Amino acid sequence: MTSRRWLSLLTALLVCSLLAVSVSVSLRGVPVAEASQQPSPGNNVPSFDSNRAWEHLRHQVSLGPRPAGSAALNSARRYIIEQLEKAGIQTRQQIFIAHTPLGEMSMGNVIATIPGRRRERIILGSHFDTKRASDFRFVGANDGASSTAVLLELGRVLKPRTHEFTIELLFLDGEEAVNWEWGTTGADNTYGSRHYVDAARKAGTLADIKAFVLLDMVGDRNLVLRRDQQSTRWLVDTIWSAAAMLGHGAVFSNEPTEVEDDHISFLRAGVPSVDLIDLEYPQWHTAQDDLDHVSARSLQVVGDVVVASLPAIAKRAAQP
Ligand code: 1BN
Ligand code: ZN
Repeated sequence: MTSRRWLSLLTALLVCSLLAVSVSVSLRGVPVAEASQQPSPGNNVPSFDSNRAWEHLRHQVSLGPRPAGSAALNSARRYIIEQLEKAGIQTRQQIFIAHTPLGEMSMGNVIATIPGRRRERIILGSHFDTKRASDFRFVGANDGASSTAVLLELGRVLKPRTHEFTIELLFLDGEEAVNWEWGTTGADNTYGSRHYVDAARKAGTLADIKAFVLLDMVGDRNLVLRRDQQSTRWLVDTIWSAAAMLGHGAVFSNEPTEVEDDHISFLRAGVPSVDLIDLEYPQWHTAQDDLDHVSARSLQVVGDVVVASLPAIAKRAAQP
């Protein structure tokens, strides 16, 4: 064979292997066809990439069970901070002592700030701890990892954009009850959100919080998010309208539901709040809440809807 033939054979091999790599990368998350259907934000800003979100989810699950106070949760917290800093987002930890049925426990929220034109803020939240289970190995692929993964990817997407309101990404510790039963909200659960709200009240910044959007269990393969009846009506309507506009009406169902979660701490303090949560998850609080029962496609839908909702939330929040 001539050297020219050798060269074209080598080039063909190189192109084939590059194509193989890109196909395998897209297969881990959303297929190429789906990715190309995402709305274009314009101005060269990144759009939500569920391949990246999937990697954040997978990494958290690889750390194993992550109950409040565990070494694995410390690693998860370090990972969250590392990823936010990589995206150029200023981050701080809010460490506190929680009084739990197991005694005093050190916990820590992570607060990341994307500055807007105004100091007042819109908060996007997720808990990153997993349920403490003594009888089985609980890794919380959906319950803990999915919403945290979406929030991390939202950080990368929202950082280069301009915002009227400051956007805060709030990673909450200690959402899960230490005892197996949840009990009543504000007893043995939602430690991180209760501490955050108390601290904001003491700092005199509670009135600066224009809205709180909580994500929880948003990775279910068969994702269905119902309208939580305790959530603030205008926030629910705003997000569900954006979902309908994007063609995600089947995921954002108009059926009602009711749930106790971290948003209750904010609602009690008078902050307009909403919980995007899928309660129809058969693997909830079982050993099967694993990678087989979550999907990158669900992360993509939720990420796209939150991004699309933010301008309308800000518009409403700007009203006197
Ligand atoms: C969400 C994830 N929750 C716990 N893990 C809150 C909840 C409490 C959901 C009671 C349903 C019932
Ligand atoms: Zn849970």
